Amino acid sequence: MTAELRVDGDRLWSRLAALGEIGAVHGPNGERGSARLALTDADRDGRDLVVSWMRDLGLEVSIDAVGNVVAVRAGSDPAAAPVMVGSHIDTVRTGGWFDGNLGVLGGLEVVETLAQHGIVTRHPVAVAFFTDEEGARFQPDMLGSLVYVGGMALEDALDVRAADDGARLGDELARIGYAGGVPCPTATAPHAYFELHVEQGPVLEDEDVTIGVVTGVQGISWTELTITGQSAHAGTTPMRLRKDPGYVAAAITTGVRAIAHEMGGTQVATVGRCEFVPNLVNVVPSTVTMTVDLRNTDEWLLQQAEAVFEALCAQLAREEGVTISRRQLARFEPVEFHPEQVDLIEATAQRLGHSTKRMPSGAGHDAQMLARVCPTAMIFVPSVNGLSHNIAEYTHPEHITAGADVLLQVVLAAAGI
Ligand code: HGY
Ligand code: MN
Ligand code: MN
Repeated sequence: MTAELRVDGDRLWSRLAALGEIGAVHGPNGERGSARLALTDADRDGRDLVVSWMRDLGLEVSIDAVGNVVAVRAGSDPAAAPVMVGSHIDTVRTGGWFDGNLGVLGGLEVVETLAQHGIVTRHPVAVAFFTDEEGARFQPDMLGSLVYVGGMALEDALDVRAADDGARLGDELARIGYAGGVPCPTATAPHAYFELHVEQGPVLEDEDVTIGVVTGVQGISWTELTITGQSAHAGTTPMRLRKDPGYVAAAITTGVRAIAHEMGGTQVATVGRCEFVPNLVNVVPSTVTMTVDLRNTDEWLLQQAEAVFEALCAQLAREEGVTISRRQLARFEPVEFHPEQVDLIEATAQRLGHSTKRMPSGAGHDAQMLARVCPTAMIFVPSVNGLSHNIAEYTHPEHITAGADVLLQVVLAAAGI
């Protein structure tokens, strides 16, 4: 009977819509996104809503010292470690309804479906959301799950300063009421971890495939550069006498794009943040602060890209007479998911009649941290036009339902009856 069990896609969609309205951002063409940067009031409101749903489902909710929330449905074997599903509910400033939220609310849908049919699994089932997965306000990304698995000391995490307003992470956590009492890192590793997530890229839609069977996550390298030159009058200062950090920032931006182009393969490079001081039309800037995001599925190639990027910075600094200081905001090696869990997801999706494709994840996810402590894998569903980190992010309801059905059946297989 359990093999035929399916989720209630409408119920899941209505939760996604309700959460999506918290920190709502509406676009000119009817786009409906969300802005819930980590530990802001909007994040608090989103957390409160999801925790209320967890409690309505009778789950045992716990909050740890970095604000990770884990809600557990008891299994028939109390000594068994839980099968965990989850993701994040914080967003970037131009977030969508699905990035992260689908993994958490899909997990709640799995639990509600089990409860509705009176099914008690052997292993408990835990639904989790992790603090600050996006890393947009507090770096690095996947911060909460990194602390959860012991990859970052709690004290260091609590002292991280926000990129926007310099607020201390620990203070913001307390301010929104999510400085929990459960110690970090977690005392017990999950039996297994599965994360349902939108692909956030164009591959599944382009190949008309419903389920992405995620084999791993590519390596991530985030660097913040502070380029210091000589502020001067835009009209009176001859070009040969300038020490212009604005020019160097532009040269780095085109330079890292050239690195990705020359390397090809999965190499990507992004300058997402670039702030000029004093940022005025008639002033050669004094400083520019910018970020460079480099990623590759291969660690050795990622190191090559970093080396070329570093050499470019040194050359530009020498030629223009500026200084460049660097701060590593995030650095994670590529992660391979556990073959057994990857196989289970593929076989389950195919048993349910869905087309599948094995693929790496271009985006970072909490799953890459959970993979350090337990067998882990991910399920992707298509993103319309491959868009994410964009309020136009969208996934068709039938794909949302298909992904949640696969998650349900995978949890049943992993947790046992
Ligand atoms: O940047 C990432 O890949 C993730 O969305 N934090
Ligand atoms: Mn995400
Ligand atoms: Mn994201």
